This record gives sequence, structure tokens and C-alpha cells, in this order.
Amino acid sequence: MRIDIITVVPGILEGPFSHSILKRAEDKGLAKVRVHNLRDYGIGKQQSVDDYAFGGGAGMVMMIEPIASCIAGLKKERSYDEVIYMTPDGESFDQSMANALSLKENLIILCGHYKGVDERIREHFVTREISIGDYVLSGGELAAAVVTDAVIRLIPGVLNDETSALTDSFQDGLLAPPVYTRPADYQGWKVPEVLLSGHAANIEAWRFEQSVRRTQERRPALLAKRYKGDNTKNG
Ligand code: 6GU
Repeated sequence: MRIDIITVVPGILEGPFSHSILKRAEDKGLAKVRVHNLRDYGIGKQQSVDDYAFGGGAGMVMMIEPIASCIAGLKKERSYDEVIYMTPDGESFDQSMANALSLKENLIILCGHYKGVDERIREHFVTREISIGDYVLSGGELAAAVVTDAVIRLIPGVLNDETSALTDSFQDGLLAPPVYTRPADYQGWKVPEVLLSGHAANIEAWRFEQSVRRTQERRPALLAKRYKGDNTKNG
């Protein structure tokens, strides 16, 4: 999978992909993330990427031309499954969307900034708009990093047994159960007996029960969704 991220602040995205699991995905050749500085496609002596909003009002709007020429350059090299626009008014990102995106070959992610992009970009280039939650970030970059992380770790071969995505919270529509490691007794704080029993079926049953209880207590809406079978909206 290849992800091309378009941004006016590439510096924000320098860190996240050069560490840990995402670094290993790159090293194994399973994922390639490339960050493009929109300023390189800017207009005129100032290499402008934004301008005042027609109709007035505070805040700048990202112009069509730099984005169009950046996307055109990318599309000349390969074809893309999706052009994603990161915006607080997009569709809420969740695990089922991450699963769906992890099956794609090439993605462009456009990060919004200022008051956002000229609406015609959204009409004519963008195929999917994503928000990572109901709060406002200064720009789409951190949201793009969140989506990229959630998607890349699902690509087969990126995770090993120890980090397997199969036991993640949300992967089966439930929150993950509690986990413990040594010591089995820390100053009287004991690990649940069943986990020390070596009885695989009992352990699995205990974990499932804990997952259901935790989901019921913390995220009851998830349970309702699971029993409606409503976890395929992006499938
Ligand atoms: Cl995708 N962008 C911005 N600027 N804020 C957000 C967001 C995206 N998702 C949640 N808040």
C-alpha cells in the first residue's frame, strides 16, 4: 500500500511514520508513506496556497490550483483508489473504515487547513471525507496520521503474533479485555486466578465475558451495534 499525504505543514508528519510498527511496515516494503509539501505547488513569487474567501469573512481558503497540480502529478505516476479529504465535517472514522481502507492499494490524503479547501476540490477530486471525532484540530495532519496508523497496522504481515490486530478493541465490535503480566502478585494486588490456570478454554471464556462487561459499562452503544450486525457499513 502507498499513501501520499498532501499538506501545508509537512513537518508535523515527519515523526510518526519513522518509528515502531509503521517504520517496520516501510522497512518490510508493505507500506510506503510519502508527504508532499503543498507549498511546492504554490502560485506566484510567494508560492501562495490560500486566498481570501469570496463573500468575505475571517479565514483563508486553500486554492484549487496548487492542490490540483499536486494531485495531477501523483496521478501521472499511478492510479489511486481514493482521494481522502481530512475535515471535521467528514464521516466519522472507525475500525470498519480502517479495515476497508487497509484493502486499498494507493491512497491520497489531503489535509485541510485554515478555513478548509475550495468546495470545488471536494466536488471534483475528493472521493471520501473523514473526520476523526467531534472536536476541531488546527489542521488535518494529526488526523491523517491517526488514519494512516490505524490502516497500515492492518495490512497483512505488518503485525506479528505479539501485536496481532485480531485481539484489538473494536476488531470484533467489543472493547479488549484487561491484560496482566508478571508479577502474579504485586504487594497483594493479584492477577485473576483463571489466567494462571493454563486452561485455554476457561481463559478464552473469561476474556470474552470481560470484553462484553467492559463494553456494556463503557460503550453500550457498541454492543447494540454488534447485535444488530451493523459493523459492515464500509465493507
Ligand atoms: Cl480530519 N481535521 C480537523 N481540522 N479537525 C478534526 C478532524 C479533522 N477530525 C476531527 N477534528
